[in-house]
Amino acid sequence: MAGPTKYRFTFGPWNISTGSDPFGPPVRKEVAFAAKIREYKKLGFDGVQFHDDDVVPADLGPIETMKGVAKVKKLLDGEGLFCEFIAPRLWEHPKTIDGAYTSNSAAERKYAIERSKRAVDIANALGCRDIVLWLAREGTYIREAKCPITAVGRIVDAVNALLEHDAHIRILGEMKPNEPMDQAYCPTVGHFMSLVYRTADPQRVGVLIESAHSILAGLDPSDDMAFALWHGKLWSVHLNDQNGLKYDQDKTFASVDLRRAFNTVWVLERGGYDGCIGLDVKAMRTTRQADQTRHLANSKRLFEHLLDVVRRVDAAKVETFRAQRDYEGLELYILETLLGK
Ligand SMILES: [Mn+2]
Repeated sequence: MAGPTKYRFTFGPWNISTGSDPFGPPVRKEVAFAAKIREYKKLGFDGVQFHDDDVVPADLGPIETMKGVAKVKKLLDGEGLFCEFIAPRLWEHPKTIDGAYTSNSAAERKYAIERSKRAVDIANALGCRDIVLWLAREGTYIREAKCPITAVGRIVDAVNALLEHDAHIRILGEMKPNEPMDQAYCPTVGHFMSLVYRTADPQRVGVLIESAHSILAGLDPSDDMAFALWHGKLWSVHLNDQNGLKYDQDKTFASVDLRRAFNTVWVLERGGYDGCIGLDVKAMRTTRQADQTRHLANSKRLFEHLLDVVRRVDAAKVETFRAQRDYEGLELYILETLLGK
């Protein structure tokens, strides 16, 4: 199995940022939404990933919401872009400070589900069928705060509510072990996968895997992706890089560990992955305004370079090394191929 000869590249408007972090204010000017959208094609990208409130502010009424969505659809069509997915942003609103689907408050759980259904409606209006759920605050700040058993069921109930709201949409879980919470109820791809098969329509539930999230869980992103590919459930990726088990850094793809990135591309290409290549990367705080999209262009370029390397690897040679259990030889062969030797 090989991947498509041409991959489709996507990112989200949040990937062109002001450079603020928890320790310092913005260092670059905010770029207008329409101006961000005009950057995509220039950078060689094909589609846009959105939070629901990237498209229209949260909590607008249904008529205002659809009016706003129509404007964005026109903008995308004008640029020849598609919308890859909508992700309800359930971690910023005052009603989601103690979790969304797993909040102890019934009213807040209801808000989270209603808002997610609205995200489905936005997706439909943009001609997109994928909903990404990053379960950001579905966990605890202290272990005793919530019932962890009840919480798992509430996550499945929320997914079911969305599947029932629309017969065609697909739900993609994006797992992360921690941050903003100390501990997430569904910390890894494997955890979410075990819930997929307990939902009302497992055919329509899969995953988006972010490299940094797997690394933060102490796992190898390419193995996580392989696991989901075996299940036929790797429907999107957020490629980036991450230096150790620290905060979520969203570094340029392949910038920390070239070999790990090589393995990621290898698995996607050899596993016949046909979803989009989403690059969820952040510019450095030191980056000047004029260079604020370079991390995106660079990540795409590094993916493409690694794709060339992957395609240069002689599969027969790899099989021979494996058959002879000559892993010293295989390692040298891979490293020299990576070094262009
Ligand atoms: Mn991240």
